[in-house]
Amino acid sequence: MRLLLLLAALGLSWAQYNPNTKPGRTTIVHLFEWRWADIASECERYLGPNGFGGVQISPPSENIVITNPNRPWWERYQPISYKICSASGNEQAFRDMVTRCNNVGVHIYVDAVINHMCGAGGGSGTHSSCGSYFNTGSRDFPAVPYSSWDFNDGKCKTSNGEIHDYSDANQVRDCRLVSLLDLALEKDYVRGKIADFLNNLISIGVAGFRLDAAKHMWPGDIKAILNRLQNLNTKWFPAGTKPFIFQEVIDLGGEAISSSEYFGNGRVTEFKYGAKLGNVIRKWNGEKMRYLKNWGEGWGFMPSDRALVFVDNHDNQRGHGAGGASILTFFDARLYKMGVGFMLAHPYGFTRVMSSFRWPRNFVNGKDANDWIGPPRNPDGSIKPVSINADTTCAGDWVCEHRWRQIKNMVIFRNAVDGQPFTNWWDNGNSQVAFGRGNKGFIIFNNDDWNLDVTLKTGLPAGTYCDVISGQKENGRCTGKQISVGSDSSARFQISNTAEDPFVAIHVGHKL
Ligand code: QV4
Ligand code: CA
Repeated sequence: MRLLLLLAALGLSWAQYNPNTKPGRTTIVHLFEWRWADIASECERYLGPNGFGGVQISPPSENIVITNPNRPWWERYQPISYKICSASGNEQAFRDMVTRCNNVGVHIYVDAVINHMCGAGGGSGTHSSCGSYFNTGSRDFPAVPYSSWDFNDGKCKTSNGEIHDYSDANQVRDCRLVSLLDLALEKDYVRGKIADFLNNLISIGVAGFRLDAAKHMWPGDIKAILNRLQNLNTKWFPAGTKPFIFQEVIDLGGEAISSSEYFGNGRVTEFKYGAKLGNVIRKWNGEKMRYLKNWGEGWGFMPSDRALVFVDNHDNQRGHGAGGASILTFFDARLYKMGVGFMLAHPYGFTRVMSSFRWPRNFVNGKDANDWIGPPRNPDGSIKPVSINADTTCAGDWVCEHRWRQIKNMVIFRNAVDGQPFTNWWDNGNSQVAFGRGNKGFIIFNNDDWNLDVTLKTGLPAGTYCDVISGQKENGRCTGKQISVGSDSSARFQISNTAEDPFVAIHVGHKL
């Protein structure tokens, strides 16, 4: 009884840290700017069968349409209403996606833009993705409806209403981020409109939310909104399940606002992860892979069970939000695969894989002048469907990192080693490193400028394993390298420093 009371008291904290993925599914993928119809197909034909736990989708809410530059990807971060109506599809397509993905065990995580509406200079008219009227001058968004009462114009203390100084927590929360009209989240009415929006998505069957720009919202205001949310749809989730919450807070240290302020609401994005990992894999600033031995909290990251981790995201892969030169992306494919491979093998955090579209970079004075370019589009502005080549890659400018064999197979690796401890670390004192996950999996990297040839204890049962980086197990044989583990669990690894993929990963799921 006393224990129950204690649990009930602890339960007062609303937070939902469990990602609500199906048992044995441990990673989500961000299908950036994909259409709902394509995501539905991808769940059925690829994500379900390959063990992905879910999809982070681009914002589904109605947004402003920007034609100069021509429909930048970022127009979707400027809401006009909470109608489910965007270039990715309408509400009917959205419902169909959620149903079909849930039915194959792949859950949907919505990017929720609730800190603000569109930019102050958005004008007035019906240039929105569903044709809803709005007027930024009078702060009028009748399709919600919001009016001038519902914004923070009076509360912000800076001269022009914009955020200038990130060392002042008040202005970061109460002023406008790049002119985006800042909602008065302390108002009961505003909280109610946002809760209605999120509850509609929950009733359709989504599993959780990325809270965009969480740093720009007071943690207490977020909590008040979360307190109004209903439990997940029992058609697909156990009764009493709360939506998974992960909050976008960029905390690289040195600012007024820190990630830990948000732990009471759910998980938080750990931006140090990709920035530091990029430095290590690129071997900048004297970094070596051997320093990864205490990766995680040992590097000053937040607690593992609070962290949402990723190598790159839709912002920092193009120099937005905490973008830095060290961030690894598909443009550096060889290093990127190592980085994602390391992330998916390592137990720290809940992992998200990025899936991008390609654009022509154009660096002018160190900044990409094409950082605004949106997804592949038809002449009328609609997003092009994702079509799949015979070799399983994606056609056109859809990069589909999640379909790269090395990355897809490491998602499966992570599922296979779920819950296993970090074991059998080895390094050569430089950038050749290896580690195991209990008796289920083992991975080894050669990021030095010379060959690797070493015999190591893997922790795995004796037998022949297929390397899932150079190939995989198919029809009872290995299509790539084969690794034999002896009765003492040791195995010999040879990796050339010039190999396209200088790493090897084996796990019990791909044993002959
Ligand atoms: C511009 C000027 C402003 C000026 C304004 C005048 O920069 O100084 O006041 O015009 O009208 C776009 C443009 C931006 C423009 C703004 C308003 O890029 O130049 O302001 O629109 O018209 C994405 C993009 C932004 C984009 C925004 C809205 O990254 O470039 O702004 O969408 O369309 C911080 C935050 C963090 C944030 C990160 C990018 O702490 O929360 O910056 N990350 C999230 C999302 C991100 C999104 C937003 C937040 C906003 O991941 O994709 O920004 O929803 O670190
Ligand atoms: Ca705000």
